[in-house]
Amino acid sequence: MYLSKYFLPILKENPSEAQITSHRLMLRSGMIKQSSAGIYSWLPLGLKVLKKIESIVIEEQIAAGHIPILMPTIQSAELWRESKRLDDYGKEMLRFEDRHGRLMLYGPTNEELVTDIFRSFISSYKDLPKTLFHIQWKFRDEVRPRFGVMRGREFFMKDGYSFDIDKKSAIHAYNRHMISYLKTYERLGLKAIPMKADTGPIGGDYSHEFLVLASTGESQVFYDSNISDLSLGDNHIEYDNSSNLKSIVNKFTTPYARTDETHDVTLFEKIPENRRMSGRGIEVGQIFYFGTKYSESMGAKIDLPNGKRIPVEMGSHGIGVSRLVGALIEANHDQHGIIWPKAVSPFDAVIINLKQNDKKCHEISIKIYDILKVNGFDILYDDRFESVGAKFSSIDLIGIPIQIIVGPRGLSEGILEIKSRKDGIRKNIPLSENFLELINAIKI
Ligand code: 5CA
Repeated sequence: MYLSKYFLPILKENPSEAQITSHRLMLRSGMIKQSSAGIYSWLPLGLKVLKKIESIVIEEQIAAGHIPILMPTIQSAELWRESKRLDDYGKEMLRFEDRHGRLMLYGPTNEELVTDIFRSFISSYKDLPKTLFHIQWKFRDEVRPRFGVMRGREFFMKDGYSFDIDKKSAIHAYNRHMISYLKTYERLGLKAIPMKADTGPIGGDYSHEFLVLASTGESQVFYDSNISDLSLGDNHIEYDNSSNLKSIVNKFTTPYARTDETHDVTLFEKIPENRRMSGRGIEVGQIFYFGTKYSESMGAKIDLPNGKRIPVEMGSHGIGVSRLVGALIEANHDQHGIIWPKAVSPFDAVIINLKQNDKKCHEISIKIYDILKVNGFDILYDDRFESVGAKFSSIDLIGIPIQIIVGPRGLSEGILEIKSRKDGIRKNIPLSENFLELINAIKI
């Protein structure tokens, strides 16, 4: 993409409404525009990051054996009457009438809708286990939408729903979700800690939240420092192996880790003092096991081999996809702007032409652009007629991990410079016909 042809509405001034770094940087780098309180348009750069996160979430869910579907944003209130949650959900639920006077709502979550899908098609133990998931916009009329996409009213969420024959199998589904979530966060370059959680309006009695440590997080967290050393790494996960999954889950859930909602001072003080940590965290996901809460009230039953009919065991499992964009920025920035982890960066690299009206600089930049494109890289070419300072400050702001700097001095010496956005380290790359060294440097 040539920057002169792109749509990247960078703001020079700090927007006054932004209280935290990620919100400020998302507005300044032209990723989003607020349309009304807690509701945003996603501009090209923001949309690219959102879609990259979405793809990683989908890949890891499919790897865990979960099946993608897509449910609508608008739901009929009828199903919520059946589950008896229509009144419980209160003012957070946006309700309206259609032209026939039927009560409709913008879905804050999808337990009812998915239970209705399940009961319409599945009635035998032979079809279990099943986990259906989707990634769809949700609406919750939050009292205080704030911090940009972190606490929006409209937000993009992955929600998965597991259906199992009994509690043991439902806990296996829970464990699959916990591990696939940990894997997802690791791939995104984020450290998220599973913490024992309250269940709120979703219900049930067994739940974990996943928290990314950040000083601007909304939750107060308490944890054993031992948990910070745990990671899944590149190990292949056998999602069907329930005892294996259980032992991994045990490893991650044994060290003390709780938010203030479930914090237990007595238990916390049993940890050696030098390992007792507290701080703030951003909740980027939550998983719930709630048994037959919805299947019972909505009549989602299955036939067992012995002919008995029982309500199906369920759980629901969510990841805040749009919130993750903010969380990633909170975890990856410096005073100049965003520093995208490679996995979610909107472009693989950016070519900065230091002298746009120099014919040779432009020709070489285009050549590099074309070659990198052919090699499968997504490249931004800063071909604006701007000062070197203005180019560097806006390119640093948008956080592309690798900057390829093309300037007349370098070219006369037969070199290009590449700069790592993260540590500022510059490296000279010799100009060559096929740019192999450049290609290899970007691959790393
Ligand atoms: N049905 C369950 C699981 S699918 C559910 O709705 N869980 S939840 O309420 O915990 O939401 C899942 C995730 O969505 C949260 O962990 C959080 O990361 C994200 N989320 C929740 N509310 C908001 C919001 N107002 N703005 C942005 N993200 C949100």
